[in-house]
Amino acid sequence: MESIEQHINLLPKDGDVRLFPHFFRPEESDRLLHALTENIAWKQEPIVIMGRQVMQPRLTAWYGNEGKAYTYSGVTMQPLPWTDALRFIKSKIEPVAGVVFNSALLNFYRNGNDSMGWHRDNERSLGPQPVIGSVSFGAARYFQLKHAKEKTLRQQVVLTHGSFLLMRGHTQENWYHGVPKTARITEPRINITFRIIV
Ligand SMILES: O=C(O)CCC(=O)C(=O)O
Ligand SMILES: [Mn+2]
Repeated sequence: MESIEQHINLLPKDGDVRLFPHFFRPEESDRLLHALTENIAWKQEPIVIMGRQVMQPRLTAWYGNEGKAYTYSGVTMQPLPWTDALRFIKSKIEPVAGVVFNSALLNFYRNGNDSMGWHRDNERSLGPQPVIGSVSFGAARYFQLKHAKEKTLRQQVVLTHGSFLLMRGHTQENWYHGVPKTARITEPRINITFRIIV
């Protein structure tokens, strides 16, 4: 099994982010990309930005254990039950992450014009020092990190088909992350962030 210790921390301080670029084999990743594209209840949800309602620049879905409701911008969402593909992915990353996840936010980036703005996953419901397991399939996209206080501290990695990124420790207190728009990418990408709702 791959272990965290074989992978260096991508952050210079105040957090812990490890990347496993080829966590799932290419054929397995193709199969999972297909299953997730077909069997997830993808929706484009509205969000409120500066008092105005706009559509999110990607499709999303929320899956998890029964009873683990999730509140996001004032809206409480009940998770859908795990699919086979999600259960399989979860079972592969949990021994490496050293935790058991109970929910997952899924994002579908239709092409390079879809994105995720700078944010921290620091909601109260995730508890202190949340462990977040992020799995990506499809188009390779940049994943950017910037320190909350020291604006010159930045990091960027490419999340490829079948990669696994683990964020833990003080990362969500001290670092923002996001997925920028990228010109010329026409292929879709799916990202799953497995979480623990406490
Ligand atoms: O798509 C990604 O790689 C990041 C997703 C993310 O940050 C999130 O779902 O909170
Ligand atoms: Mn996030």
